[in-house]
Amino acid sequence: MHHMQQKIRNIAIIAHVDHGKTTLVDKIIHYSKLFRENQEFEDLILDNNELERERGITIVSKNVSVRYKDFKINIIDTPGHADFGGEVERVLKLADGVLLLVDAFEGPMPQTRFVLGKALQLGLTPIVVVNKVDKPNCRPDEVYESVFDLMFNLDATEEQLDFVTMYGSSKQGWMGPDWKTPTDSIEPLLEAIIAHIPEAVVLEGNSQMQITSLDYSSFVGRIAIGRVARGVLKENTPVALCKADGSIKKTRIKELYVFEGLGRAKVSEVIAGEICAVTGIENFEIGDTIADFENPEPLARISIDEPTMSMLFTINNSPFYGKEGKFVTSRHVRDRLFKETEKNLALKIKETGSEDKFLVFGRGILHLSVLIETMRREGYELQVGQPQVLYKDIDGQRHEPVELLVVDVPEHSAGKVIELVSQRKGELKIMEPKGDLQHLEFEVPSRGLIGLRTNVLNATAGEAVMNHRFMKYDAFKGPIAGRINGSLIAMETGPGTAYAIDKLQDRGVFFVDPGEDVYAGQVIGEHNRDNDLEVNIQKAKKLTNMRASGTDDNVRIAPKIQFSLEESMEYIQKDEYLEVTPKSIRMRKIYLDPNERKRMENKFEEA
Ligand SMILES: Nc1nc2c(ncn2[C@@H]2O[C@H](COP(=O)(O)OP(=O)(O)OP(=O)(O)O)[C@@H](O)[C@H]2O)c(=O)[nH]1
Ligand SMILES: [Mg+2]
Repeated sequence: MHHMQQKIRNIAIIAHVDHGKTTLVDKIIHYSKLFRENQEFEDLILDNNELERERGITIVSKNVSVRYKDFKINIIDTPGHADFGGEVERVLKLADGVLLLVDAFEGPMPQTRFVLGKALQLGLTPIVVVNKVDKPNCRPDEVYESVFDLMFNLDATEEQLDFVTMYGSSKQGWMGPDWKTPTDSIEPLLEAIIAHIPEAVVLEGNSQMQITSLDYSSFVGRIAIGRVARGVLKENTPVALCKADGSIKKTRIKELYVFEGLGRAKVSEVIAGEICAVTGIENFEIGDTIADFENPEPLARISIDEPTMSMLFTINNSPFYGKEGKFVTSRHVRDRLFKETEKNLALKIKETGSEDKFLVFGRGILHLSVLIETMRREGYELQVGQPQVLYKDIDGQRHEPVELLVVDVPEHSAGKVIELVSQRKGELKIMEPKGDLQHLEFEVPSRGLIGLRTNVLNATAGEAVMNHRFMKYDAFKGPIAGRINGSLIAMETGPGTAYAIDKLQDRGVFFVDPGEDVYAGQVIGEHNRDNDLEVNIQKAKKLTNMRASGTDDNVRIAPKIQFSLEESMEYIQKDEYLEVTPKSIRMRKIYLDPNERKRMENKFEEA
């Protein structure tokens, strides 16, 4: 049987965070629409979930497809943040080539190295895009050199080292062979894709498709997404589902879709080489193979990144529980967490001895904070404990995760950064000029990175650019001093007064404003000494002096310090929880009662 199929190119766009992947994909879609329909479209937004848009980062990879001349180009936009590296590794299996974007000033960064390494190992053909050449301080020629060196060091094959390089500006919508001569479109890049990325091969034989991601629809339920590796998939036909444990289940394809522009088009069959979405498959997991009903043959399973960090998740039992959220019981929290593991592969949940406490394992602070933020937006209330890195026992010795930390900083601040990182057992490995900045590379225990960003930004007046990525497990490097300051703890429940807060300004800085409701045991500020201090912020001014109004006190009060969710996660100590509701993020002592707190003190001492 012969199948007609148009010529397909499958490419993934990979890069370090913020180097411009999504902007480029938006421009490609925009261009192909103009090209086909000759009309203007408004800006497309691929980062389409609320959190992605607010933060300006990609969290989940996305499939889109464009037509160019006689070709169909399937494009997979991937997240650049290291916490989502496992996702990138998985979707690379859909592609025959990659566009490796590199910022024309920053050059290769930790995540560039990681994603490029994975792509090269899989034998994919790279095209290098030196992006952001519109930046005034860019250095595209040097960046090209460092990409070449990186490829070489990552053991690229002769063919891979022969990569094509395009220069341009995703933002301005152009690409070309020479950065000094801007073109007027991204067409040169599309031409390069057609010419250099291998055509998707149409393998004949018993059908096989590995499920690499999934989607939900309220109408049809779970949708399996993957690339047909061999043979043909047809709608309304029985197939076999090959599971992780080696078992084979009989199931059925209902409908088939291929990617078309930003959407999907229903088709009756899909031939090898094409990427598609399948409905009707029951009880699948990512990594399963949809195979021929009579002769099922599974594809090799996808390896999944191991978690590097854990956090305790528990129900909200603060005095303010249930005021703002809809879902507050242990049942709610439990079901939601387990549901998340269906599509969030790097996430693991472990039950504990207690029915309202769960250990959640993830790839880093951002990975876990995205889950927490998503839950609070859905109406959940919960509390989380201090993030813990995961130790490993290797040959009877305690090992800990170590990361590559890269800091680019103005020369005059370099010393401060080195000092801060050294205090956290970081070792300086490379120090070299980069434009008018100093480029520093360290190896530092993951533990030492928790809370470091805020310190580095404070010490450098916000000028440092910091990036890190998991590297290896190494022998435990000894204790690292934690936060130097103790907490200011509320003694009473009720709204704080400007009068009381004003009187306490010399004790530390506050996380709450006058009038804000707090409860006894809540962490309401940072003490300027190393011990915790209980304070009463509800005291009212004696009413004898009627002339002084509350506003005078207000004026003298420093504005409260407001932490983001991630900053709070990195700030709390072992004996503290973060209380998260749809409207509030509060820090608190696990034991709210001062006597109980005293009694339980030993429990939290360094193991
Ligand atoms: N000057 C300049 N800025 C650009 C260019 N391309 C993208 N940017 C900007 O860089 C920032 C990040 O762009 P994105 O396209 O979201 O980057 P990304 O690689 O998709 O980021 P992640 O998905 O989070 O890894 C945005 O503010 C863009 O406007 C460019 O060519 N020139
Ligand atoms: Mg993006």
